[in-house]
Amino acid sequence: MFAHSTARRSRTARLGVLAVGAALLSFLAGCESAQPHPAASGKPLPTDEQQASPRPDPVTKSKPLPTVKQQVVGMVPGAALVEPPDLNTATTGEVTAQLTAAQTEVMISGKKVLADTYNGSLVGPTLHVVPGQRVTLNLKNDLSTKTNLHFHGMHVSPMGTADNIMLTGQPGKTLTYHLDIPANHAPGTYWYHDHQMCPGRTLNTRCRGTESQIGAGLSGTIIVGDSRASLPPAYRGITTHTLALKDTQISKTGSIVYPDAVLEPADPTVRLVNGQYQPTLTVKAGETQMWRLANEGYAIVYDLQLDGGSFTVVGQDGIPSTAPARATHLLLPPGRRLDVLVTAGASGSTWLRTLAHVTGNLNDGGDSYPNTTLMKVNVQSDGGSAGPTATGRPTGMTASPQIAGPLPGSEPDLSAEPIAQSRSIALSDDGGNNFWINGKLFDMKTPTFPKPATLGTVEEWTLTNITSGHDHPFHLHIAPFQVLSVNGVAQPPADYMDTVNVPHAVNKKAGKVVIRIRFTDFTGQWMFHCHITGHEDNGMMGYVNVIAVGSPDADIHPSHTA
Ligand SMILES: [Cu+2]
Repeated sequence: MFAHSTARRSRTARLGVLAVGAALLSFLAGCESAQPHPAASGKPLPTDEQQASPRPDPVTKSKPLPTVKQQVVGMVPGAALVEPPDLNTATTGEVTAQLTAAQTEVMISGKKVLADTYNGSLVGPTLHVVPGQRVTLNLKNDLSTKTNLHFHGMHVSPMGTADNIMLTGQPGKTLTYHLDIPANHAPGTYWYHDHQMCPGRTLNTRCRGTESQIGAGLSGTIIVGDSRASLPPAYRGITTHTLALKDTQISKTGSIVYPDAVLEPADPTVRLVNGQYQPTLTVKAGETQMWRLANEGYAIVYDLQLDGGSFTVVGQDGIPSTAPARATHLLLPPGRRLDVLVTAGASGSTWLRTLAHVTGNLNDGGDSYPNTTLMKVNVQSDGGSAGPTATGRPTGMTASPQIAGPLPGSEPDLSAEPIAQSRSIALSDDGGNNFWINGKLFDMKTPTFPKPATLGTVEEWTLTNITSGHDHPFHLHIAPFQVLSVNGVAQPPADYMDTVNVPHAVNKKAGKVVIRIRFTDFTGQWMFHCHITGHEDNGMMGYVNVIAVGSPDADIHPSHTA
């Protein structure tokens, strides 16, 4: 369900071992000033009866989705895994690439589906970039709606024609981006997606901006450098696979484009890997591979398990691990990427799956996702063939390697750094279509904090989830942050990410995450928001202005339209 309210059981296990851890209705005319949420102003929360009754989305109500079984009719599982297409940008020096966003019929494992795509592919083509490189990206908008791009996790400027989500590409136009990738940019897995916002959204309406575009297919992978270079020599030549996790909700008319297809995370969903339904990956017995896992969906959480095996996390949200950890399952909220090592044992076959996951009290607006197989893994010995053992026990994968840290390129521990400023970010919602940060709906003309952040300083931010029965994955643009604690539990040293799950409130006690951020290199508007895109579209977004030492705040200049 989109709507959420309070209390639910806690279920968050990041990395398994390190506990805790969603266009046409949209662009509505008219503006309403942000209205503070009572909880954030210190007043008592309204009762359910007192709350403004959320206006249900008439489209959602009138178009129930087919079941998963019905949605997959026409798909043929089991085909060999195919890597996403590639933009072929992995060269040094300047490179120019083209992305064309358009409504396209795609084939999902043999079934024709209407989607919004980049270059005609449900999983956008992979952009390989090299630290130190200047990348020019022409985004041609052949959609009937506005679109733009965000380079999620990338440490590049939020201004000008770089990672400036204030840019807007009008239908029929081309928007040109220039990304100057810093020479010391962390190597790893990132992603790009539409970041079209909902200007002028009014209270109690439901906007679908980024939600409807990512939901229809507009996302793809970015790989910076080669994270294998951070590994011990024995692992630097291992086979890699990009596994882009995308979920589709296919309408009766064979469409994943809103409003043909509705977007409700708990509705029947077909989970895809690289745009394929239950593909098969064949690996050699004894082989260790690096998998670049990326949740490129609009809202849904993955809790990955590799039956019979484990994952060694060597990079998180693009940052090489300080302490690589072996995990039996991996929680990937929307936006999260993990570079992991996996190891095949004796010949056999097994599954990569997402475990059942509950995001909140089901009587209180929470979502429940079923246990679902994603990709079959066949392990073959030389001359041998894969197959189940006589015991029927899953074979194939075995324990992944132990890797000593810190890996080169990991980030420093900020826990002892002097703090220039502390800030609080309270995430709240009304159980309907309204989502607030510090009691305010997103307003692109007003920063969340009057006081800017200064380059070169470290700040401590306390993120709280004060009213919701739903976890909110909090994402900061431009730089990763270090997570110090989750619900009071200290996290491993130098635990960096750019998207952190802020646990739901329990018995009116807020979920709480403390992070530290070092502001480096780039002035401008550093955006932050919940990465459940329906929450982001409907108010749970803000920004802080980042300035150079001694600069006036007037340094910051916003939008531009192609
Ligand atoms: Cu949220």
